[in-house]
Amino acid sequence: MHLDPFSGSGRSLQFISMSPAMSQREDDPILECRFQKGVKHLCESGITSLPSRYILPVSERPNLRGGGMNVSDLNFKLPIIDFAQLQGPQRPQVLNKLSKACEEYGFFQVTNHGIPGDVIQSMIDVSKRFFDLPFEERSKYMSTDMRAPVRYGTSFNQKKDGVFCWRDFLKLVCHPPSDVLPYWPTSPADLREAAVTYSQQAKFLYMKLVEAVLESLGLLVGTTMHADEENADNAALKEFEDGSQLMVVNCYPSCPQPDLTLGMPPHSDYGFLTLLLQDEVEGLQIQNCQGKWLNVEPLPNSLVVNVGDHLEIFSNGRYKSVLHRVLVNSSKSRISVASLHSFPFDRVVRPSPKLVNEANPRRYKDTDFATFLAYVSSCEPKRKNFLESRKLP
Ligand SMILES: O=C(O)CCC(=O)C(=O)O
Repeated sequence: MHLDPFSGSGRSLQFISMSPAMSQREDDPILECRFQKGVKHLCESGITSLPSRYILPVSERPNLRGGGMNVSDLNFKLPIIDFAQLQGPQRPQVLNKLSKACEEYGFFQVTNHGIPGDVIQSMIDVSKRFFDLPFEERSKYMSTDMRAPVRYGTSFNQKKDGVFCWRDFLKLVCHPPSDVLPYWPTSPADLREAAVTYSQQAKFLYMKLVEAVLESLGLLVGTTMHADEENADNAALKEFEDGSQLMVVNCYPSCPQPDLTLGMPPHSDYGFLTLLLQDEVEGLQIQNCQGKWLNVEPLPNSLVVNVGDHLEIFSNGRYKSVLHRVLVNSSKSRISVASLHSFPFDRVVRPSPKLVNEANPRRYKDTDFATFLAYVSSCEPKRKNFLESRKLP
């Protein structure tokens, strides 16, 4: 069975806050037990103010009313990559745009991605219905075992977080399907079918995006190549095809005091690329190079794609794995489905040798999943993220 490199503790958190709320956990086991059951459960109990366990220190709050470095920029639009154009005669121009987006923002939106609307709708619908199930049903999948093919939980890392964030999640390991599918939830009855169909479509799109990314980095030769180059390219792509895939279904219920907490704290993603499907409710923010938080407006029928730590390392720092976080709101609940893809678990990740030279020396150490786990388990509050720890001086 594969390990879950993307578990709550498995993303590179910018920092993990400890707060006075910790004492509440130690002092009040009944309250703590309620918090461990998740925010959906808490909402259903009818709370009207935010328990202190969820209240962030002032400097880490989202500052929804604006001011300072935290203000969101309402005019910001993520670069759009038209996937249909990427497959046609305009490919070179679209590859340029893709390259710029990965260098400047680490994020882009994909339109005309080819995943049928009913597949997307079923995935969102079944996700909502999963979180609407009675807690007893959802809790069957609660686990702190990072090897589990299915994990239901709350916050980011509910065993470690000092302040909890306002989200519940369902994590589904997707690869290899024959090993993991028998463990996926049986309720709602159509969950497996909807999730497996969506995950396969997401994987197909991911592979096409990987080809585009490699080509934009000058690592794939394109269509008119010699047989030996073609073989090398096929071998490179095969490794991605055999790579890991994890789907994280996030549920952010409406929150009585959204200005005091976050749905997800600032983090970067551990893998190569993440494909994010979201409903019509906004909440995602990305941090620009000046430290400013920018709102990502959901664009109908599109997917948000972001560069993960592995791609930043692989590209020797050319493409950026950027911090992002999620805001919650007082009137609407929100669902998102992140499909995280990377290399096979046992693969060492390093800058591509073709991207390292005298003018552009190697900028990252080799890394692997074991190093990542060791980092995560020794993570101190306010330590920098995992990616920072892999940078060469
Ligand atoms: O819900 C979102 O918009 C983002 C989710 C996310 O950042 C993640 O799953 O890593």
